[in-house]
Amino acid sequence: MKVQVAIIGAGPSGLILGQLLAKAGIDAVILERHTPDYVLGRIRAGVLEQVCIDLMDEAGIGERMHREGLLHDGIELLVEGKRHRIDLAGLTGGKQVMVYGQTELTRDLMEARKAAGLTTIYEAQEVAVSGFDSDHPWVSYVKDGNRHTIACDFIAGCDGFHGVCRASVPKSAINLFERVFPFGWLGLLSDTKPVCDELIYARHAKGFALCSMRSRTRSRYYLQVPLSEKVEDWSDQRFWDELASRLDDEARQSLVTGPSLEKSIAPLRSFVAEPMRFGRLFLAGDAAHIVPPTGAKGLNLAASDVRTLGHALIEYYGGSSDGIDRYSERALRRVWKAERFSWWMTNLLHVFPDTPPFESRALKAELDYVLHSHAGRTTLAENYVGLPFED
Ligand code: RFL
Ligand code: PHB
Repeated sequence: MKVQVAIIGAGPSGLILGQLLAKAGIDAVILERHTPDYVLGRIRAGVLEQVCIDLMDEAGIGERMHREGLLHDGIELLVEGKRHRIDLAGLTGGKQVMVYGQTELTRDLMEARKAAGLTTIYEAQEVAVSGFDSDHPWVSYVKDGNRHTIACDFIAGCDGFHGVCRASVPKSAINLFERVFPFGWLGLLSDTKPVCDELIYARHAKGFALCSMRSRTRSRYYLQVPLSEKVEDWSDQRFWDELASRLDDEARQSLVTGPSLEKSIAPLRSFVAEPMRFGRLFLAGDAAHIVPPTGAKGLNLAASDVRTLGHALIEYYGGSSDGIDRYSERALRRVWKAERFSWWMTNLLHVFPDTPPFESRALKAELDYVLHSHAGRTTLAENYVGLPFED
C-alpha cells in the first residue's frame, strides 16, 4: 500500500488533519491503536476556542457543533469565597468560547470520515515509523496477526503523549522541556444541571475546583487532589461534599448532585518537545506538547498545530515546501504562548505544598492585580479565548 500521508493516531489531531487533507484531495490513512469506542470513551476537553470552531467549519463538519455547542461570553473566578466575572467577550472585542465536548467533536469527525469512505485502521498493533530521515518513509503495523507496510511521502505523528512517533526520534535530535505538578485533577461527569451558566474556576485553601459542563443537562466537575489519591477512595458522595466545601453559598445552593457517569484522576504536566519536525515526520498535538488543563488549551493547541500542518502539506503538493520547512517554528511560537498561559493560570489557582511565605503573598497580590485591573483581566481574557494566528 502507498499513500501520500500516513497519520498515526485517531484523536482530534489525527482526525482533523485527515479531514483537511481529504478535502484537498490528498490521500491519507489513519492508524489507531484502539477501537473507536475506546477513543470515544475517554472523557477529556470541553472548551473550544474560535480557532478550533473555525477549523471544524473549514473541514466541513461544524454543523452539529453549531447546533448543540454552547457559546460562552465569560467565566467566573471564585477566590476566597468571592466571585469575579471575567467578561471574555467585552474584554476581547466580542470573542467567545464554545462548550462542546471532545467526545462529540471526535464522534463528528469519525462519522464524517466513515461517510466519505476514508480509511482508518483501528486496533493497529505494534505501529512502527521508519525511514523519515530519507525521502521514502514507511509505517508498519500488525493487524489480526499479520504485519503490513505502508509507504508514504510524510508521517504525521498525532499519537498523543504516550505515542510511538516522538519515541522513534533519536534522543540527540530532540529537546524536551517538562514540569510535572505535584497534584492531579479528579474529574466527575454527571447528568445533572450545571451549577452555573458559566464555568467557575475556584481557588480555595483546600485546593482548586472547576465547575464545567457538556450541555445544559450534563455537568463536569474537577477537584485538585494529591497525586497519592486513588479514584476508588472517592465515592460520589465524598466528591460532592468536597466540591461543595470549595464553592460559595450561591453555588452550594444551586449544586445538583447525582450518580457519576465517569470519575478519573489526571496528573497535571507541562511538556514541550522541540523541534516538531524530523525530516519527513511531523509531530502534532499531545505527541509534541502537554499543558495542564487549567487554561483549556490542549485540544485547541492540537487544532492549531494541525491547521498549520494541514495547510503546509497542501502547499507542498501545490508546489512549495516553504510551509513544511516553517511548520516547527510556526507551531512552537503558538505552543509556548499557550504553555506559558496554562502554567501561569495553574500557579495562580492551585494550592502548592510548601510554598514559601513570600511567594505565597506575591501570588496573592498577583491574583488581586489580575482580578482588579483592566489590563490584568484583559490579559487573562485574550489568552483564554485564544491568541490570533500570526500568519
Ligand atoms: P490524543 O487525544 O491523545 O489522541 C492520540 C491518539 O493516538 C493513539 N495512539 C496510537 N495509535 C497507534 N499507534 C500507537 N503507538 C499509538 N499511540 C497512541 C491513541 O490511542 C489516541 O487515540 O491526542 P491529540 O489528538 O493530540 O489530542 C489532544 C487532546 O486530546 C488533549 O490535548 C485534550 O484532551 C486536553 N484537555 C483539554 N484541552 C482543551 O483544549 N480544553 C479543555 O477543556 C481540556 N480539558 C484536557 C481537558 C485533558 C484532560 N486529560 C484527561 C488529560 C481535561 C482533562 C481532564
Ligand atoms: C472540561 O470541561 O473538561 C474543562 C473545562 C475547562 C478547563 C478544563 C477542562 O479549563
